[in-house]
Amino acid sequence: MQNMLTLISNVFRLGNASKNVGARMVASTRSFADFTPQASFDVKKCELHRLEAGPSETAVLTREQGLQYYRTMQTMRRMELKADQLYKQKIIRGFCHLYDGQEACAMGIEAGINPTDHLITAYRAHGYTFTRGVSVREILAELTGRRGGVAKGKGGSMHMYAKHFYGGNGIVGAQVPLGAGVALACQYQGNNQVCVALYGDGAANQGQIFESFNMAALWKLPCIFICENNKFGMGTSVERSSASTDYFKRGDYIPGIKVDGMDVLCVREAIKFAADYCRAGKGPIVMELETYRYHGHSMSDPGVSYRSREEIQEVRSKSDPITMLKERMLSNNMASVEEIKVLTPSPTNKYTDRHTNIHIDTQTYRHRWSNSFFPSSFLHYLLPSSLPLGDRCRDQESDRGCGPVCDL
Ligand SMILES: Cc1ncc(C[n+]2csc(CCOP(=O)(O)OP(=O)(O)O)c2C)c(N)n1
Ligand SMILES: [Mg+2]
Repeated sequence: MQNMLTLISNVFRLGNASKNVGARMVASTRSFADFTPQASFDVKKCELHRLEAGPSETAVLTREQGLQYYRTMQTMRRMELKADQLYKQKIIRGFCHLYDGQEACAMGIEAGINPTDHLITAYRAHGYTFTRGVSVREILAELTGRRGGVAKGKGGSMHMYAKHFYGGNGIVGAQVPLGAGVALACQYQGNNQVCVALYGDGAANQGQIFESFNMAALWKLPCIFICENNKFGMGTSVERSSASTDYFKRGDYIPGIKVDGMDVLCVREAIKFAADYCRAGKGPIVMELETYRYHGHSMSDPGVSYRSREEIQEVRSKSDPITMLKERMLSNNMASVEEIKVLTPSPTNKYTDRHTNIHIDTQTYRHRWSNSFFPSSFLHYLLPSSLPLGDRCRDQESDRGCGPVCDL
């Protein structure tokens, strides 16, 4: 009986977290009172450029936040591993750039800004699409070219959008001036919102980035320019492509911060600082997130010809963002091993499958593929009512769900 009450109370208390991104309730057999409700953690000091003081070096984490961040990052990771598998099975076609390894960047940014703030990124966009509120189901449906996808199956890996999320952009660097434009709109409307414009180290030497910096500084736009430095642009290392790899200093007259992009709490504190800076009307700020991608550039790149397997293994074992958060929570008694296990994917972990909504039957994809592949999906789009019912997505209500034909 006592156990039952404990379980129910945990479910109710954690249920409040479900309003947040990707959050759902988790039950533990331990009493809620047994856990440390919140703890402070030291995070790596950020390097600063043209700033007297920087982000906090201490981050407070509540148990609810920790579980939510852990679950969200695990979901992103698992979604990418599923996409990898579906690609190799030729069920996902075309471009596909995976984000595993970089999860702390997307999660930390989302945790430090408001849902009404704006975000635009490059083509490595699956993680941000998820943290901006799109379901795994809609993302995978998009990747597999289905009508149930977030862009009705027409955008694919690089072109997904949501409210306050402007993609998913395939032209390297081109999203940065667009982001500055969104920030200009925020300033014009006086809504106190900011825009986060992300780009990679491979884009950081482009002229249009500096033109955007100039205008943003001149007009004091509320824009956070973020360079996700994952050490490579395709197969070229940052040392080979950039005369200066201090990407946080590249704004010259714009203040900058260099942040540990593998630590979700460090990213969260830094983005909070940057957003406060912009909201105070001080103009733009540049951030460099030091991170690492585990996969190759895209699915056609095995990712081991320009770096060693040992290098990848070392990052995985020493600074994996998900493991780091897990260890923090466990060593501070903020979660139980069972809870973490429930949130950690495994082939037999049915609860996690339902929980993350990504238990995917590959056979279903294979079987249905012909129904949703161009040109038939093109006809679905143009002539939905002229096709036999069996070929159409039957979810008439939302146009988003896949319906029985594409039962993702
Ligand atoms: C204008 C333009 N030039 C070249 C390319 C080809 N290209 C695609 S990705 C890429 C590398 C970009 O690397 P980075 O910005 O570091 O992003 P990451 O892949 O590391 O996330 C290049 C050169 C392109 N898509 N657009
Ligand atoms: Mg890169």
